[in-house]
Amino acid sequence: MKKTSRLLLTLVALIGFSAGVYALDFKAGEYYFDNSKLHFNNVKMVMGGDDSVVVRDMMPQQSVPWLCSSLSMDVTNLKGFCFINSTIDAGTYYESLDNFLERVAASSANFRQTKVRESIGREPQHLIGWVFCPLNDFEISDGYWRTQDSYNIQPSLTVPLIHINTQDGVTIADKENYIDATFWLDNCGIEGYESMGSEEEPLSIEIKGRGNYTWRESYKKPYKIKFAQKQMPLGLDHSKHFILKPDFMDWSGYLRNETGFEISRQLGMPYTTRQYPVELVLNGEYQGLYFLCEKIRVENGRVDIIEQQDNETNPDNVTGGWLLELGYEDNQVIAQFQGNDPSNSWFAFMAESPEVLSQVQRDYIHDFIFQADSCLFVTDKTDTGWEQYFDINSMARFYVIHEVMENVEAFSGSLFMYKDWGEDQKLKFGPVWDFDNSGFNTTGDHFIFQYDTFFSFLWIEEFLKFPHFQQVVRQVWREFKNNDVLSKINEHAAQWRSLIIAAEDCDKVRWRSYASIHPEEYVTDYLNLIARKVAWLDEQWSVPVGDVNCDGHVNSVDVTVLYSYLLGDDDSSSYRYTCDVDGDGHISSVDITAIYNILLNGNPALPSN
Ligand SMILES: [Ca+2]
Ligand SMILES: [Ca+2]
Repeated sequence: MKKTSRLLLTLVALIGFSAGVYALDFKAGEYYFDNSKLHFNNVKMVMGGDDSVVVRDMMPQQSVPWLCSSLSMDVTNLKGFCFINSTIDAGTYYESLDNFLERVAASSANFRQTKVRESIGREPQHLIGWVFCPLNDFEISDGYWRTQDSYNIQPSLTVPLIHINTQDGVTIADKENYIDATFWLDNCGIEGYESMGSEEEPLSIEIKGRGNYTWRESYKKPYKIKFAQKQMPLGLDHSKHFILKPDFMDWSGYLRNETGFEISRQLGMPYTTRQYPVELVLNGEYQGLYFLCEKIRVENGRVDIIEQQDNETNPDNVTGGWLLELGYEDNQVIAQFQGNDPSNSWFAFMAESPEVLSQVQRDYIHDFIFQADSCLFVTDKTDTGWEQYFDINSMARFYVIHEVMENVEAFSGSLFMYKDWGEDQKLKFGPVWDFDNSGFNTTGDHFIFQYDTFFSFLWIEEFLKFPHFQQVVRQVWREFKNNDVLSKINEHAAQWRSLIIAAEDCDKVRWRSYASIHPEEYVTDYLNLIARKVAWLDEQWSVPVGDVNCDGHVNSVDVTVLYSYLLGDDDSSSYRYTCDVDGDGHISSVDITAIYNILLNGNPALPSN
């Protein structure tokens, strides 16, 4: 380092950035700028406070296409930093960062700026040794950061390895347009999984981006892939359509989504997305741990309902099948309204299937949702009109899954619903999909809609005002308890962790900026949180022994319900968890005697089932 620049830095360090107090520091050390996407001619690193700005030259490195620089002293109390393409001299400038950038932009013909993620500047950060990697070739682009090691990281080869090469190596730039690519899957010798294609003979696919928040905010991107023919990669469901999920927001050792899926399976939801961990190499570059996942679609083996034609105009054919999503996008919006809280944002219902809607289709589903909604908001909560529209059993199961998972986003977005063909077919909730926002800042002793979050909750508070809904929720809860779903979740989590742990280590090197926020103890914390939540829910939802129908009381109605069950008149599967009143493992006439005993004596000696 030249003497003059060291002097400048010393000066800066002494003067500091006195006007504001910020917690963004550059520690003395090496820094790198990955110039491979932007091709700046003159890279300057710019670090600024309220009234002074330090500019450093970034020097080309010989072996790799990056430029690097080193700081000999800490530069602290920064308001922000960025990289610019400019011939301006290195040094210190006594003005605000904004002024400086504006001035240089106005006077410099080739000025381009790459902002690094603003969130770096918002939270306390003590940066050292980072490689800053602007990703997009825009005038002003976002950036992210890596470590030098991450450029040489190799896959763990402990999970199947997927190679995808886009045609001509083009970047997957958006969520709208599929681009052509090739695909091969190496099973890495793992038993039970078949390789697909090879480097010499890859399969043709199309690939594009997907997701809302994760597409926008993450550099580890989610992708949608489409095979030319139906495939069963890794034994997943036979289809052309799959998703590669990065799950970058899952700070709990990638347990959130898989645990939610597992509860859904344990509670017997008709279809739960299956996924398998893989490592991804995209255009020759290791992208870390991904999850190859079935896409939620109307299809045999997925949402298995009658498929409705696009642009159908015959009113007899538009009662189903509908696959709807409550989401944040504005394409294909079929109904939109505010929840019961006027401060809520608007809820938008979108049609996933069919994809192209005629006016007849649009009118039908719009009216259906609005009528369902108005039936829900009746004053008399013993009214059963709403049950003509909503399938109470699927709703209760869906709700219990998300309540256990502490998923505060459950009734806000990424919420799937479907309706089969036929006037008598009701709206069903599911399949479950996104648990990224579960278990955040929670203590496990509230219902999800009681947490103070920025999410709004569609319908769920209103559902719970209906005693019948409460009753079905308690039945589902008996099932959860009797099948010991909590133990099964923990077992499944342990298996899942051991499956991914080596690949996750590689992923942490590749994605330093994300890995730093999910240390191993978060896994334990997360599982403990679920255990606490289950214990708390049990206090809310458990029913007395003998309360066969789960309405909170033991009375003659329970005798009638049990009697019907024994006669086979009532096949409501949930009752079987409360019908065994004496807890001997069988449902028989002895249980009727047991209820009578409770009614007569309040028999306290009966074992709890
Ligand atoms: Ca009862
Ligand atoms: Ca019994």
